[in-house]
Amino acid sequence: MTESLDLFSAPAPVDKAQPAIKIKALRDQLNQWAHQYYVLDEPTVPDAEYDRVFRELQALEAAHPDLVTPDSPTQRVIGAVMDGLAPVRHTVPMLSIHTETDTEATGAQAFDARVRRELGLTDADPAIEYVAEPKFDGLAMSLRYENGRLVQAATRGDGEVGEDVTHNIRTIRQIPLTLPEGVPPLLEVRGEVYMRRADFDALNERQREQGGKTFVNPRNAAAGAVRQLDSNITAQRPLSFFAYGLGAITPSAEGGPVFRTHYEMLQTLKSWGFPVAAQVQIAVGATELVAFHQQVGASRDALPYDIDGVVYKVNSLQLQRDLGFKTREPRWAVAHKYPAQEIATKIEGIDVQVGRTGKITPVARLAPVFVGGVTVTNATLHNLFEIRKKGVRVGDTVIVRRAGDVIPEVVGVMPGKRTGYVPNFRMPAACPVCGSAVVREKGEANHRCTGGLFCAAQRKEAILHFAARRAMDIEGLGDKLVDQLVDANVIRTLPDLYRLGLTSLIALERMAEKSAQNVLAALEKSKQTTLPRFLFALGIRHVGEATAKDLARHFGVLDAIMDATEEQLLAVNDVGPIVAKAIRTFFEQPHNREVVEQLRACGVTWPEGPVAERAPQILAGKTVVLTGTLPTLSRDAAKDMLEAAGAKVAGSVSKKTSYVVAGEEAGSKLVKAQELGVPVLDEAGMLELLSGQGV
Ligand code: 9MJ
Repeated sequence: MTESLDLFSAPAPVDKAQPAIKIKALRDQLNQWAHQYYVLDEPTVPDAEYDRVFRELQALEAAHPDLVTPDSPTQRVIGAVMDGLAPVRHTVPMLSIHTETDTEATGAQAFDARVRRELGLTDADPAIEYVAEPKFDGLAMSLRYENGRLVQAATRGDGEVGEDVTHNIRTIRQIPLTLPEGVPPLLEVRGEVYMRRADFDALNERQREQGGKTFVNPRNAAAGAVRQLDSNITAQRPLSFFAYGLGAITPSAEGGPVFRTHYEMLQTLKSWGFPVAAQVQIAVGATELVAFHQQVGASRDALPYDIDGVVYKVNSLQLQRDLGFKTREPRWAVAHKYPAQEIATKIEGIDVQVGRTGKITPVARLAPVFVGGVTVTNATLHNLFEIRKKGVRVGDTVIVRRAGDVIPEVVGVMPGKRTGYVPNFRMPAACPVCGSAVVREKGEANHRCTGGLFCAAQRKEAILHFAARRAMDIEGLGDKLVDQLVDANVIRTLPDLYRLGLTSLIALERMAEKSAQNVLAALEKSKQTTLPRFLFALGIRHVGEATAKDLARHFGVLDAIMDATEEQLLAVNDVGPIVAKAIRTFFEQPHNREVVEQLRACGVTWPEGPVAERAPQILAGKTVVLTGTLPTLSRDAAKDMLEAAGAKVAGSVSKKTSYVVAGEEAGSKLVKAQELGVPVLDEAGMLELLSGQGV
């Protein structure tokens, strides 16, 4: 790599004698990065770094026009057509927008001043009306509709020729396949295909769990998804769309619509079913553009998708025509950037953190960098697999991404920066918080602390889970109180909850006597529970409510579950090897058995005995729907009772529903039951049914 590409030293002065060599080096570097980005879907440098080198090349070529060649990255818009996707020539070229790299207010002022100058306006003329839009960070798409039907979707490619990705775009639910009557017979809608951050995070989480390839950022994931040859893969990677422009359009048979303004066009697209971003607004003059830039910038983190700037467009389509184009860029629009969300920095060390569920996460300690609008000193490395896959070692220069309010993450290593031998990172064998063994289950990507409740890092989460409504249902024991109790060391294990007294509660800040009494009453009440609830409350990995019910039904008594072998556990409905092992491991820990014994000693109790004896399965095979508010039973209690008798409790009424149990303010489900002739019971009727005397 050439010297000037070193991020951490000042750019070397351009050697006048060797511009050709320098230009070649810059081009080679840019081409390599572009190949990694576009073809391999594996970016190795932050965009800002690519842009910086691109500008360096531009400046050098401007100084030496004789050295400009058509194959230079500056002369060609990247977006090579991939093998396997058919090329599509755009009837109207797809423009790119000139980007102001200036992130300050002056960007908007400079644009407004230029537009006014080019239109020959003076200070005496009124302010220009613009449309201000977020700049979505996805990939540009042209959607062609003929007679109201989507017939083709094409990527931008080099602006003249893109790729046919119709088969994939059809999987995007936000893109209408048919349009309402009366739309122009030929309509090309342009916009951005992108991936929402939550969808991106979920996708990467899934990939990590399955040991698959993770994506650097939502744009990269979206681009990869759109350019698949197999649309089944695209369909598994949720994409979204925003419309922001038009390509070719013919007026409808009735002659319309002929738009006067960009804003009017966007509103019409919206009325035809295309998503248009809510932030899009009219802004008059430079002042309002600056205000928009600041306002959207301030809410950038809270948006559910990445934006890398805002776009200003002259609103009047006549003025747009007057202004025209400069090569591929319209003179009537400009993109105004925000600070980069990806940046390069150095890893100074790797620590591990213990999460609330015991997951051990390696965290990179970074040389501080300003990214996504804040200074970042730590970034997650997710797990050991990710570290190995990315080849991250202490001292490496890495790309850090911080977008939205998600935790900053290391997304890749910049190659060629390591100077000497650095040992590979190793997971500690003991939890740094509690000293318990750290393990990784077979087939799992994450390491975990086995300390459970003994690990202070996991205590709060375990207590909140125990107290949850669907578990022990301890009303009033929420986030804040648990924080206080654990931080003050009043509660270390679950049984401590039942040893709480009025004095220790009142001693907590902002705890009045009345509230303390309520908490104690709720604790007392929770002691009468059911076996499924108790099992679920223990927080055994992989044991959710349904599994807890299955276990209780199968074994009847807790001691049988605690002593069951993996083989015996496997005989339970829906219990597979992973769940069986998790249950076995949980009850093998002496401290977990101790917790169970102490809870019982504190008075926690439930009806035991083989379920078949306690509640005959008189509703086996029946489906029941609950609706409205019952006079005495909570919905959960009614559900528990029905399920204990073998019924399946469903959420909606169909012909297959056996009974609907309706209370006060029962709504559409009751109506549906009556329409379908499904028997409707009140609470008393349900209890009668359960007692074996009913309907
Ligand atoms: C993006 N990327 O959000 C345009 N864009 O308009 C918006 N891109 C654009 N407009 C004309 N909001 C060409 C590209």
